[in-house]
Amino acid sequence: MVVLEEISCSADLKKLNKSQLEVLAAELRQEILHTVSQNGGHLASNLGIVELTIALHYYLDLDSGNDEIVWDVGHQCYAHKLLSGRREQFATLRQLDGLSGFPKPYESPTDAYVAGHSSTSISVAVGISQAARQLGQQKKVFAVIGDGAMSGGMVYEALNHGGDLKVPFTVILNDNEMSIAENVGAMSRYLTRLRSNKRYRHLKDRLTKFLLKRKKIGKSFFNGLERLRDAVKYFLVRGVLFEEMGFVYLGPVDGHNIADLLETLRLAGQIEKPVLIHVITQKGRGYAPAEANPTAFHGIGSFDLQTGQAPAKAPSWTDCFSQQLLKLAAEQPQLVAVTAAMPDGTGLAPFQQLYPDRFYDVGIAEQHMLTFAGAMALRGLSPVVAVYSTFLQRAYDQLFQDICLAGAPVVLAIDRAGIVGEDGETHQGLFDLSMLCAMPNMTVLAPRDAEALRQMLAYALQLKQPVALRYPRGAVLELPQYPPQPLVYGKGELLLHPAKAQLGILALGDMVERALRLADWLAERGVAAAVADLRFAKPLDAELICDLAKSCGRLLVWENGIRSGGVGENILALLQAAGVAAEVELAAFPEEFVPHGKPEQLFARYGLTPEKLGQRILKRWQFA
Ligand SMILES: Cc1ncc(C[n+]2csc(CCOP(=O)(O)OP(=O)(O)O)c2C)c(N)n1
Repeated sequence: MVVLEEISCSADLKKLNKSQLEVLAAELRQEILHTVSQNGGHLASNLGIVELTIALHYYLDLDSGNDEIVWDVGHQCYAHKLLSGRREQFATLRQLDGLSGFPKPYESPTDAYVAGHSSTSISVAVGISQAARQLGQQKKVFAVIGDGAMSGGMVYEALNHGGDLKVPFTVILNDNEMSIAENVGAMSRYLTRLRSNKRYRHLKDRLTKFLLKRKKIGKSFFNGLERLRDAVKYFLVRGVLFEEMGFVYLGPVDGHNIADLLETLRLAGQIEKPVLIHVITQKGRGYAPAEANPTAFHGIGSFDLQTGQAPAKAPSWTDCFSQQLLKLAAEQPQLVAVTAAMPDGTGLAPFQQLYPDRFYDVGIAEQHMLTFAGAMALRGLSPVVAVYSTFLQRAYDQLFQDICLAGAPVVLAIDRAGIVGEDGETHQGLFDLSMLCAMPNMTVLAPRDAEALRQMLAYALQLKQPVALRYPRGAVLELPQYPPQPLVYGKGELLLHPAKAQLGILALGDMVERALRLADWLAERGVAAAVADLRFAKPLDAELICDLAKSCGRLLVWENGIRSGGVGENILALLQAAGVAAEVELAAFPEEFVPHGKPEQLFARYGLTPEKLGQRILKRWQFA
């Protein structure tokens, strides 16, 4: 790493010549590949944005904090981290207490804003540029956003507003023709048209350069020419969306040619208006397996660098959902499946293949997705919306009005519910229980194992009302010794009830298996614990909860979510309302943003392993 080793800030980069910048690009790719092959991470997007990151660091003054880059989603910031003084920690990427895989202002002031959820960067850039204007500061503000993220509605709210404000800032549209899967929708088609219109590009760039050179001649002459340019532009390409919204459109530019990128950045810097630069990149660039299959290498665990092969994985909760959905779809022709740009992650890809006409990828548009599904449900279809817990947050109002208030029989298949792990704060699925349980007209189910997931999905579709089914990331549990009893609405299931139980453990979803292990751990220490699977987070089984509270006197409630507003707190309220006195310990994540790390490390850190909870319980209660 001859060149990369010498770079610790953007001033260092400015000393390099053209060929050194190219060596730097190769070294950055090597470093990213090496680390991601060991720690996992977002590979393809990061390989694709290396030259653009170099050009931005070269062009901008990031060291003084004067200029700012806002990364959309933020999953493509690895080269940026390597160039901004974090090369020595890069081996700790995504590991507990190591570097985050996303921008974090607490790591470096060059990470302008937190990110993780898509389509926010233009709003942030508009906000930063307005703050600079109000405070009399001169600064260059850049939002870097992918073509996938351009499918999110917030982008258009921000373009609409930002273009109107007329204060200069730059949007870099990093167009690699891919979201995680293939990009979808009319906007994506529009970008393809712009991409392929080379005639437009050359003529228009020459005209813009000509105009900029002549700016000194006089404002009225310049304005006249600007009008002429607009006339030519409209002649060449009709409906230039970005220009209509108040942005000067530059490009398309080859995103792997540093010289071209720098020239365009300098050009943009002279325009005293909002600018959008359309940059064309290739996802996975420089690593053949990722170039060939960018979807598989979008987000990946550790893999063999030579072959590109990842180790075989145990069947996941997602796989189990995916298979059961296919089975139910074969029996129910009105069943349709919906995703917001995540057909692979949510396990809908097999459904998409088998039933292309009953499958909808709406783009990164969770809000639209819920309302769209609600309307289909109220007109006779059975939509199953597969969504990660954390991204459901974006559509809370749609959940409220267009699903729950409307009484739309939509099944929400909430994947990655609970601790997610290495993606950290922005991706942990810890808030859905608090969100969903607060909502009238909502039923919330959580399976303890694969068989329960299959059973609950079929049941949810039968209910014909809004239902959420939440299950976590990772290998699906199998508890063959506890085959699930038929579901009864609002009823839990008592799994273990030793005589003279001194403690009742009420567990939800994947915490049931941990509760059973805790009961064993306690039994070895002479404490008899009953274990119940709540099955329904909402409505709660008041009878089961009150009976256990009365018979044991002590309850432990265990859920894979945030404590505030979660099932444990709702059970406390239920007991109080019922006038049942019991001592209750809540096992959940505290009201914190839980950072990145392996799931098991995080459960241990927060005292949520069977052993740690067992010790907490023995400390709290002296069992006779
Ligand atoms: C609100 C939200 N929904 C879904 C996701 C999951 N997600 C992460 S990256 C991504 C695709 C982004 O595509 P694009 O912006 O083109 O970036 P690329 O990876 O192609 O560089 C998606 C859907 C997310 N981060 N945020």
